[in-house]
Amino acid sequence: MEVKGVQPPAWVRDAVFYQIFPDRFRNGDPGNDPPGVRPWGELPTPTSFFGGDLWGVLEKLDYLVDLGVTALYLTPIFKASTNHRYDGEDYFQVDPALGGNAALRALVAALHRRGLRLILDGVFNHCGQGHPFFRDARANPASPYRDWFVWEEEEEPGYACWAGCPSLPEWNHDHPDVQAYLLSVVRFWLEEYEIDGWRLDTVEYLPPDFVRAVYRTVKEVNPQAYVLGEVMGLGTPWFRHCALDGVMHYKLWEALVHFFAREEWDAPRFVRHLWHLWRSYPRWANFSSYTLLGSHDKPRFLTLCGGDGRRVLLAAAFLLAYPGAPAFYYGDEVGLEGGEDPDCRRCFPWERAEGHPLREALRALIALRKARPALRQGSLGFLYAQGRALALKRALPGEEVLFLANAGPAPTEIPLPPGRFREEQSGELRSGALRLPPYGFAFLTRAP
Ligand SMILES: [Ca+2]
Repeated sequence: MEVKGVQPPAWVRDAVFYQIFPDRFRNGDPGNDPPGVRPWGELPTPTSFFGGDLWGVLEKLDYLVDLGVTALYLTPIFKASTNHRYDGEDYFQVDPALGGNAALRALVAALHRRGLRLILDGVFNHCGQGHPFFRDARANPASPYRDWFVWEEEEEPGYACWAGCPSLPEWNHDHPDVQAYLLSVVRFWLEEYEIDGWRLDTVEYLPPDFVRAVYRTVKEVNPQAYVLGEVMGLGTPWFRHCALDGVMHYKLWEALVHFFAREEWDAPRFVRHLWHLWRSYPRWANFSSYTLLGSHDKPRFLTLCGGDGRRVLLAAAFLLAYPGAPAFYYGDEVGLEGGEDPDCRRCFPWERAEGHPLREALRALIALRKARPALRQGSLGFLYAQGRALALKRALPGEEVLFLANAGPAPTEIPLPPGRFREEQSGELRSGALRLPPYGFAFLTRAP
C-alpha cells in the first residue's frame, strides 16, 4: 500500500530515540525551580515537581551520545501549571521552570552540533484552563474566543474537555481561526527554533483534516521534519489520510509485554501478531514508526518483567533487531522501575548511571545496530517460532543478519539456515543450530 503525499524523513529509520519527561531527568538550574520542589528521588505524586529542566538535558548530552541516542522526544515543555504540562497555557513560551525559550535555543544548537535531533510534544486537542483565550471565553460570552471552545451548557463542567477532565478544555477545531492559531504554533517552533518534528498528542481524537493540515505545514517548513502520532490503536487510517510519518507503536509494545514481560503468549502467537501488524501498515510506515520500550503513559518495562533485567535487555535487543526507530524511555537503561502513572515518572537515578550493566549492554547493542545497515533498513523475515524461541532475519543486498531470542526460563536450541554465521558478540563461527541460555539472544551475520 503506497500512499501518495507522505514522505517520511530518511533519518528516522536510522534513529535511536530517547524520551525525556523534563521535570524528572536532570535539574540543571536549581535557580528556576518552581516553589515546593521535592527532594530528587522521592517517589512522585500526581502533583509533585522535582525541578528538572532543559539545562539539565543539555548538561547530560555526553551521556546520551555515549549511549548511542540520535534523537530526543521531550514531553510538553510549554508554560503550564502541572508537572506533565499537557495543560498548556502559552504555546509560544517554554516554561520558565524548564529554562524558558533560551534553554530550548541552547539545547537545539547543542543537539544539532552533535548531529542529534529533537521532536517536541504538540498538544493540539486541548489546552489548560489557565490558557488566556479559554479564561476570556469562559468569563465573557462576547469574547472573540467564545467559539474557539465547545460549550455544553447542560452538562458539567459546561464545556467539552479532554477525558472529562475540566482542567483540559478542548479546542473547537471546526473554527478556522483555531486551526490557523494551532498551525502557527506548529510553524513557529520549526521555523524559529529549528526543531526536527512534532509528536502529536491524542491524534485519534483530532479531526483528520486538521492532522493533515499539520502534516502539510510541517513539510512546507522542513520536508525532513518528522510527524509522529500518539496512536493507541492501529495507525492504518492515519497513513491512509496521509497525515503522519509514523506512529508511537503501542500495538507492538503490547505484544512485547505479552511475550517478553508477562510470558502470556508463546512465540508462534507473538510472531503471528507481529506479522499481522506488519501487514496492517504500508511498508514505509513500519520503518518510520517509533517502536517504544516504554513511555510516560505505561508502567516501566522492568516492573512489568517483575524486576528481571534479562527480559528488559531481551526486549530492547528485539526492538534493535526490528524495523522502525527504537525508542527508550529515560531511565529504562539503568533499571528504573515504576508502576502506572505517576510512578512511571520517577527521577532519573544518576547515582547508578555509571557503568550500569544494562546500560553497557544496551550501548553495545545500539552500536551494533548502527554498524549493520540491514538491521535498520533491511527486509524483514520470520525464520522460526517455537515454544518461547524465535528467529528473525534482516537482509540487504550483501548483508544478512539473524536475531535469535529465547524468551523462556529454560535453555533452548534454535536451528540456523544453511551456511555459516558469525556471532556478533563472541565473533565465533556458527552453523547448524545455536543453543541459547534462558532469556538469551544472539545476533549473527552471514559469513562468506
Ligand atoms: Ca531546575
